[in-house]
Amino acid sequence: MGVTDRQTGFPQRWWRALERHPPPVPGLTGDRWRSPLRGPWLTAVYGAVLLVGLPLVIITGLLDYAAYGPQFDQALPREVGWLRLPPFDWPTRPSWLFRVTQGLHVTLGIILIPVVLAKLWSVIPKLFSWPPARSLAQVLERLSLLLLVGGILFEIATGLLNIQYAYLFGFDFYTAHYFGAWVFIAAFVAHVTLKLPRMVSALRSRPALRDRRRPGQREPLRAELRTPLAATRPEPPDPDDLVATAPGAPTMSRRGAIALVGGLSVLLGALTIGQTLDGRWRRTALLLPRGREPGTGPNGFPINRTAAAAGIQPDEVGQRWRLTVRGGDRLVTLDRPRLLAMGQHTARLPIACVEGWSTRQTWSGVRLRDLATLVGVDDPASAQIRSLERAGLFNQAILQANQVLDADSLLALRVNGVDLSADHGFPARVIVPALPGVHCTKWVAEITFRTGADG
Ligand SMILES: Nc1nc2c(c(=O)[nH]1)N[C@H]1C(S)=C(S)[C@@H](COP(=O)(O)O)O[C@H]1N2
Ligand SMILES: [Mo]
Repeated sequence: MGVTDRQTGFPQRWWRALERHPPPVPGLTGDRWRSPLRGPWLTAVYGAVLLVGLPLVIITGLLDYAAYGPQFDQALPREVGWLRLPPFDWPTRPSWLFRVTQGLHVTLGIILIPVVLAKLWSVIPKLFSWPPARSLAQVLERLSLLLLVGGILFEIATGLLNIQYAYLFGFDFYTAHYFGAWVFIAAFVAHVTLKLPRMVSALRSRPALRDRRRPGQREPLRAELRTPLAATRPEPPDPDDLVATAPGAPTMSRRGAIALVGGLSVLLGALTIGQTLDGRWRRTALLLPRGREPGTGPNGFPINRTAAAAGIQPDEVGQRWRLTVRGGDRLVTLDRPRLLAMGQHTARLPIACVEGWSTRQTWSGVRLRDLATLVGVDDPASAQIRSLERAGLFNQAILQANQVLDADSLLALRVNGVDLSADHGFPARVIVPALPGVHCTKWVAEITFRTGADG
């Protein structure tokens, strides 16, 4: 009987055999990775940026899910089992709330892509090390890494495809992105718990580089940022095997590597941020597939789905159009002239789409709460809005009580002083402060106000 590995129960000669016979895959032998920049310090710098940035992307992502109204089963995916978030009413104030949470989620998510890739690059020797594990703890660690790396790449890929309106995948975006997020979150929490001490000590490392002007004081980051290419040396060998065993000559300083990644992030941010701004800035959003040239005039702002794409027939929205309003056992039918004869209210409110773009316009129309009063519902628990649109995921929406009662919540008839265009929802559309764009239903045909008693 040979000696047995305590944790895995593998006889040691099996390990040695594994070690001696790596599969013929490039990268499995330690000396394949030669960059002298790789090491715990650089990994920790990228890691620290992600440690601050990724939680923001995660939190804003989960908030966006909450904003969709999971309590009405209208957040997607609908069935999330015990991953259901604690339900709460999404506020209507500040009116730019969803614009900011969704804008941050998408923009920051994009900006962090170069940092994620740089972090992966910095630990690549570990991902390929052979044998894959030496103990049970290592097997678990590598499994969690698989979920971490797979999770973030999956979230980036599905998110990017969604904002490009490229539904290439054969599965539902919302389902994939939501469950993928939880896989990533679990792996991220485990990874941070395991690696935080290592990150902190690595950031404080590089003791060879002391601040020359203040002797005795260690300022690794500043010292490193002052180190040019010519003085760039590999980090000392580390227990994690990140530092190359046979480092090549540097072609870039560490500050250069940081600047390169930072520069790419700034560039991506600059090409994205315009989609959340109005006016000519929108043209700078080169990564935005739609809405960069939204036309001119009062209706010249992005269109998510055109009337033609939604299958709206011109005669349905002409003279023949009627709005049906229900509440309790009352039912009122209104044509557009009757609606225009009611008290009109004007509000400057944003539309913010889940794909990340947003815009702020001046809407006017009838207050939703006035329509509720019209059918005798003074304290609605919710309102169900239905569109003329027959198919499509977003042909109806349910609004919470606070969303119906807000003084700026409108069934909008006009925008920027003119009638809504066909593509923006003529004859009437919903517009509510801080409501996700998807629920600002266009071409409204029917509104049902429910009280608590209706269940
Ligand atoms: N009936 C209907 N309403 C709809 C949609 C739709 O597909 N059908 N799309 C929603 C989405 S996703 C957004 S972001 C907003 C965009 O409004 P806009 O096209 O007027 O800018 O409309 C919403 N209202
Ligand atoms: Mo949207």
